[in-house]
Amino acid sequence: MMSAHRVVRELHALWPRRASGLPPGQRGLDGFPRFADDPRRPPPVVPAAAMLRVRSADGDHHVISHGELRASDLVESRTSDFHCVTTWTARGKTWTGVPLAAWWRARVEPALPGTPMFAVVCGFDGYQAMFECDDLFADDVMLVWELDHHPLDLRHGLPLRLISPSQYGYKSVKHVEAIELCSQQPVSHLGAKEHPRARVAAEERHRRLPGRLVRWPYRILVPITAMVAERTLARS
Ligand SMILES: Nc1nc2c(c(=O)[nH]1)N[C@H]1C(S)=C(S)[C@@H](COP(=O)(O)O)O[C@H]1N2
Ligand SMILES: [Mo]
Repeated sequence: MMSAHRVVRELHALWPRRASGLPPGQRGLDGFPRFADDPRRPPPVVPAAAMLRVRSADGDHHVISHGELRASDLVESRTSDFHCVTTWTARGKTWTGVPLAAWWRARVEPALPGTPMFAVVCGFDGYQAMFECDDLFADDVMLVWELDHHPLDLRHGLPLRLISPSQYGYKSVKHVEAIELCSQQPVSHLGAKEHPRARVAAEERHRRLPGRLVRWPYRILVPITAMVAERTLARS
């Protein structure tokens, strides 16, 4: 058992603090905690031979090996801030992988032609986020396997993760298993909590409620959510 004193210290360290230069409603957090909409959901058991599955709106499947992804001549590293909808921001994270749109045009589009409007990105843990394709294929979205020049671990999305810096963190799906294109807007796995676009600059935190209104209800849950998410990982 941890002493009450240590728990309080740990929670205190996870409290988002005012900082300059952040988007509306965001605060700074030291470090980069494991986080989730449901912090009790354990990380997935990822098969050793995991592949990336891509599905067209007509149901055509393609699988792409991670080896092939890594061998792409589009591989690069980029640094961005990570903005969770609950108002914490982790600054200056460097991600290594491929820019999704450029890679998709070169590798996937020839096999799956057409211009779908929507997509769902699925994780091995059952987590899903939905996208308008304009957002998913924006220039700053990457499919990554390294964070700060180390291979992704179970905490931050092994083996493959989406990073969409202009959208709230719930769109940056960890443990990516599949990208599925859809001709109609998919039903959200997260319900009203998921804004279809979730653009940080427009404070699109929630599908129905104004962003400003949910800042505080979300913020007070940050320390406990991060603490529980870390513990779930330690126990897995
Ligand atoms: N597969 C998966 N991806 C996920 C989540 C999740 O629970 N499972 N949580 C999302 C949420 S709400 C946030 S804020 C970020 C947290 O990323 P981190 O754990 O690397 O800090 O991952 C997002 N992607
Ligand atoms: Mo989040």
